[in-house]
Amino acid sequence: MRIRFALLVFALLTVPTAMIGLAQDGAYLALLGGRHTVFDESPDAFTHSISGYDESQTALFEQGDELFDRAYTAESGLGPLFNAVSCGSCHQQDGRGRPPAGFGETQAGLLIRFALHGRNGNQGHSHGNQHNQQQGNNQNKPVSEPDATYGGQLQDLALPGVPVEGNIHITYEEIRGAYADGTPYTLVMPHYEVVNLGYGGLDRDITFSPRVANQMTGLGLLEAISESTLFSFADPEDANQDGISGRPNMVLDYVTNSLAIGRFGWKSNQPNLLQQAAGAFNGDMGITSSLFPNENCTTLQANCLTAPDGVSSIEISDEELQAVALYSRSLAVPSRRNTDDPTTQRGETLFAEARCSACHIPSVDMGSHPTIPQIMPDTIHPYTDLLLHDMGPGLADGQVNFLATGSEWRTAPLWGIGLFETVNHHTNYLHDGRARNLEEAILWHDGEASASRTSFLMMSAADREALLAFLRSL
Ligand code: HEC
Ligand code: HEC
Ligand SMILES: [Ca+2]
Ligand SMILES: [Ca+2]
Ligand SMILES: [Ca+2]
Repeated sequence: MRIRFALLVFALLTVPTAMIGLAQDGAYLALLGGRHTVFDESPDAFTHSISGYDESQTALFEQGDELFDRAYTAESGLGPLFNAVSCGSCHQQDGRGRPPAGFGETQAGLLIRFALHGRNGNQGHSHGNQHNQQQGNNQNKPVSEPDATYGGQLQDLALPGVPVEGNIHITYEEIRGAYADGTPYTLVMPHYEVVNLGYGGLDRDITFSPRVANQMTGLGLLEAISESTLFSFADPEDANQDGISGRPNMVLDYVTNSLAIGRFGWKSNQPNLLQQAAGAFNGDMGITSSLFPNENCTTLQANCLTAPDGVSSIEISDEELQAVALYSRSLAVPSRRNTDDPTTQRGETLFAEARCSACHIPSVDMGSHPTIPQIMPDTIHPYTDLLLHDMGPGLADGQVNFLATGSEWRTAPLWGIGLFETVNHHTNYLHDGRARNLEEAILWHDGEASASRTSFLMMSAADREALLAFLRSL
């Protein structure tokens, strides 16, 4: 926002080349966000608003931006239990979280969600747990089975006088393998433990779902893809017999109290960005709203319930929530880079040949956004189908989120993937950040993506590098 004019000038200089590329043969797909593409490859690349906002939208965007980065305190509703003091501490620069680098590091942007093994593990929002506040009057609601004491999420910070729930301890196990040409590789499998438990033992059947904070770019565009378009990507019975059987998640929309297609979160477990924001305020920061009016403490956490901030009252207004939702909908997508490079172009061909594009769909026709008129029908390049895919036992967390099984994940959008290193100073990928680089992210693919992984294993070193160069250009 702050450098909008500089950007405009830059855009004027840059657009023509990109447009010519598109106009010539449509092959380069440089304008990932269609007309909502920005031209910035600096650490601020993810922070820009889409263009064309009127004065009141701009004001709301700026308010949302401020609320997203605001460090909340007990006085402004933070806690008693929380994971971070601001949205921006996990989604730094509107980018990607990572696993804690060492024991005791908080606010790196990794959460652990709890659910009991074999019992439905999610009632609908990605952050925290609202099991004790939705009155359960609808028998069709998927019932969650959070931990009786700790709820649906580990909060590793608390206000003074309230015990923290515990700390995450991660150990890594090395897994060795080799490409078809003999080149060795090493992956690391994370193992999680929660130590320093503040409220007694966890349930014996507890499972952990560690997840890092996603990048915030282009989310309003993903929200504007019509349900019928998403259904058209689905092939639940694998009718075309290509081994890929994506299907949409159907999740609870707390506003309409009905099921809606899931789009956000690593298992497409959230229907829209308003609910995602309200869930984040509540679960991750202990901030209540009209949508989620109870604190995230369970009835077995007496200290939490009676702490000065533990009184149920609305801590963030509907107006502020709407501002954060608008902000989340408004972040533009950075343009691709190096699209003229022959290696990158070779990588793009390999991406299609290895059938990566069967899930990471390059071009999607977006519809109109329900609340943002500037987001209108356009072709975008998110490299996702937003569907659930079984990714095999190695990536499985064993937790059910509505229709998503313990080994199913949403196809991660790949736009912006080449910029995380610049924006967030790390190269951790996948839902729990276990992949230390893009190569490892591909090597973890299994299940429905095992044929793609095999194609990658069979590639020559030069082709593997070309595929990675293509990913870095996104
Ligand atoms: C403690 C870290 C943390 C904080 C604080 C946090 N988030 Fe998140 N955020 C996450 C994680 C982890 C996910 C993935 C959750 C999942 O898969 O269910 C996520 C997912 C999201 C998504 C979905 C993105 C996508 O691609 O699907 C949005 C939007 C979002 N958060 C917005 C917010 C907002 C707004 C706030 C502040 C009110 C916030 N987050 C605070 C960790 C955090
Ligand atoms: C069957 C569908 C499917 C196919 C085919 C597939 N992917 Fe994925 N991809 C996924 C899913 C689902 C995830 C998220 C998995 C997770 O985080 O546990 C993912 C994640 C990724 C990520 C990490 C994204 C991030 O934000 O951390 C990269 C990179 C990636 N895929 C590249 C590829 C490439 C390259 C190929 C082809 C060799 C490929 N994928 C084939 C479904 C697929
Ligand atoms: Ca509070
Ligand atoms: Ca908890
Ligand atoms: Ca299929």
